[in-house]
Amino acid sequence: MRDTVTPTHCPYCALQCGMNLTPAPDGTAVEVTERADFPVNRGALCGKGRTAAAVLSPGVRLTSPLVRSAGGALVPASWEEALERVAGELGRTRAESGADAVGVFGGGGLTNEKAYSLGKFARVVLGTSQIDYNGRFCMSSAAAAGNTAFGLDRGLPFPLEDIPRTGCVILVGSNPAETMPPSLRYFTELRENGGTLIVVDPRRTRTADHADLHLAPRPGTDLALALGLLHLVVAEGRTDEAYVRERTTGWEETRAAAMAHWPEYVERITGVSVPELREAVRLFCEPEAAMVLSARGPEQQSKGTDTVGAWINLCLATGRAGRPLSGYGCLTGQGNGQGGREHGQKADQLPGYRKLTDPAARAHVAGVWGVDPDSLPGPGRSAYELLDALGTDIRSLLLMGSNPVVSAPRAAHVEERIRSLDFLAVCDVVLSETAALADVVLPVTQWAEETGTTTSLEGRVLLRRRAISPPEGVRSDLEVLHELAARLGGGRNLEKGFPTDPEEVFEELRRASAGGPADYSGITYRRLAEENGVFWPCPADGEPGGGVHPGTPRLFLDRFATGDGRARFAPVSHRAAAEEPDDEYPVLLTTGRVVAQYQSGAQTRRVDELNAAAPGPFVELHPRLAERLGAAEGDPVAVVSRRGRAVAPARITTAIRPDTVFMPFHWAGEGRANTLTNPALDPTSRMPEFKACAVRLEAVRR
Ligand SMILES: Nc1nc2c(c(=O)[nH]1)N[C@H]1C(S)=C(S)[C@@H](COP(=O)(O)OP(=O)(O)OC[C@H]3O[C@@H](n4cnc5c(=O)[nH]c(N)nc54)[C@H](O)[C@@H]3O)O[C@H]1N2
Ligand SMILES: Nc1nc2c(c(=O)[nH]1)N[C@H]1C(S)=C(S)[C@@H](COP(=O)(O)OP(=O)(O)OC[C@H]3O[C@@H](n4cnc5c(=O)[nH]c(N)nc54)[C@H](O)[C@@H]3O)O[C@H]1N2
Ligand code: SF4
Ligand SMILES: [Mo]
Repeated sequence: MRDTVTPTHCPYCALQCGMNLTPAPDGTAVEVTERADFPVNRGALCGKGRTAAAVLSPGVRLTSPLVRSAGGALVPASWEEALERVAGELGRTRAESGADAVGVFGGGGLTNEKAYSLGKFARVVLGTSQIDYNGRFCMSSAAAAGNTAFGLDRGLPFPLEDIPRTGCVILVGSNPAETMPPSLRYFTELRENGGTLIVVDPRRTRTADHADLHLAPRPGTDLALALGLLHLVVAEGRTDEAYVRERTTGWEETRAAAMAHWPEYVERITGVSVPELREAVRLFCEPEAAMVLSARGPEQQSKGTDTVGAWINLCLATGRAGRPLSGYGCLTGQGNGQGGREHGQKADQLPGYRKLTDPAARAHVAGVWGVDPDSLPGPGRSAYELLDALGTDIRSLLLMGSNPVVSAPRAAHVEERIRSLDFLAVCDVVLSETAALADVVLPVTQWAEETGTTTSLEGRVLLRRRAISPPEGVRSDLEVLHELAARLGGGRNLEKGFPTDPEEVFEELRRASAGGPADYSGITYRRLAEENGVFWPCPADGEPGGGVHPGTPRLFLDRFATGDGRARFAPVSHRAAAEEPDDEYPVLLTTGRVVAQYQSGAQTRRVDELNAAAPGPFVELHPRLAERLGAAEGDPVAVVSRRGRAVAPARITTAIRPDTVFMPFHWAGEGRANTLTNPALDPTSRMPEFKACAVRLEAVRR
């Protein structure tokens, strides 16, 4: 059966590389093979994608529901017993403490169909407002800033293929050489074509090695940096006055704020020299077109929304948004990081990127769901606030697609909150650190075993296809929601609203999203199978004349999605990180990723080849800090913050600022970076400050 090749997409990051799945010779498994026809990666895969099939193996994954026994151990149970237990406990909490005592936590790795069904399940079956998801920890600051500035949040407003043809790209706090390796070619082609690349990162990363200019600010100071660049744009007469007049509002106030950020002042805050600032402005402003792309560096800050706003200001003042080959974009992270933020698993949101507080949106979606609009709850808590309320206001939790014991800020506190719940149910493919704390674990099918859609970082909706049958004993997330709806409906047959066939769910999602900002109504599984994805918005009614809508690869070329069609400047000023170094905690900690591990590591730490490449946590530090500490390469180093203490081997390098240490967050246990991180939240996006907190270092005697 080697000829039955299934074209599909990677289960991991938002690049959603195309890959083929080929049944292995003995027919029990699949191999990942090259798929050259998908234009985004043209066959190239990183090590995670290449080895993704390893997690399908029954040796590493869950194949039976687990239920906590009277003795306290997780023991195998039947699906019937496990589902009865989950429905019984969630129902009991709801009856005893009210619907808002039941929480739901989702993930940006879930397909559109799952994310949509989970949001609907929370509002219609449980009746709770308390739902949010891990995307809050990911791109929420960029989403908030993009919505305000442009009236719409789609990570990239243009396809990646535009990057090699622009004149200059500033990559702010983004390390695609490690986090999306096949995308690196867009940046190398840019330079081959004569364009320039500027990388802004406190570390000289593998991405920065490709840059024409590397700016290495102190963590948490990107807002000042962007204002300093804008100051120079104005001072050097590089503002695009006609564009500002015709296509924007709010310039005067923003200009005044930028003029207060003198280059010398910005140099003192950021550590980036005035000549470097001038060079960046020259490279950015001289070509016809230019782009700013951000990722988690500037976004995962307690001022992430204002920071992204400041970078958008730079684009607007220079006429570099809503024009061909120009614009601001956010490189979204998770496999369905884009679609996962559009269809209602977010605390304040209804499908189609509609607002839960908008009466017209409530009426439309309630109509599709066949419920009274007044029965829909209002907005709930954001992800960290929800986790922080576990065991107090929220007594029971249903978790699908996240591992917060490893990935949430101030993780020891979050772990303690999770342990204090009356009841925790986790749907996962493996026994993650969070699933290990559950009362019931439901083992679910994986990407190669089920069909569904994801929306990539380009805003391109893609079809992932089922290639093999799941092993005995696992069910899909959609089946779980269907079964729970049946048990929690109290005879109202609510399960009818939760089909188990993904295409049926997608058909409903199309109707629910119709007319909303993220309009999918013109997209069908059939189109997705025939085309290499479709960019939203894609309304059903098509072009005048009744044709099929082609989708929208490029946004904002005629007008922005605001009421008056103009982009809005953000009147922002610099402010310090929530926690700055002091005598007791004199060093800055920042966190991030390495190429061979994915997120909390729940999946990739189960793959031998990836573990060989990235076996464990480390503390990256400058030789000067290491010398002061008396630590040699590989020596254990304790990193201590106001939240706790983590220990990991030293990795000494001149590629990092001497005032900063870096830890990847992929591991649990002693080296867990999130034991240290600060849950200070951005006031608008509610994003925690993963990228800057104060620590001290201690040598560890072993
Ligand atoms: N290998 C791998 N790939 C992944 C993932 C993974 O876990 N592993 N996760 C996926 C997901 S969900 C996401 S969100 C993306 C994330 O993709 P990226 O944003 O590229 O990844 P990070 O390593 O979190 O952060 C990027 C860079 O920000 C820098 N940085 C730290 N603090 C600051 C700061 O204050 N300012 C600036 N300007 N930069 C700073 C870090 O040094 C780091 O190099 O990756 C996706 N791809
Ligand atoms: N210090 C620090 N912390 C961070 C970050 C950082 O840069 N620094 N980055 C943050 C970011 S950007 C993100 S996105 C988060 C991510 O952190 P997490 O939310 O923990 O993400 P994952 O590790 O991908 O967890 C997904 C879980 O769902 C399971 N899973 C995968 N697919 C499915 C499915 O289809 N159904 C179900 N039911 N389960 C599934 C996986 O096995 C895994 O256990 O971490 C955040 N935490
Ligand atoms: S870059 Fe992302 S989508 Fe592509 S193979 Fe790697 S993890 Fe998968
Ligand atoms: Mo993310």
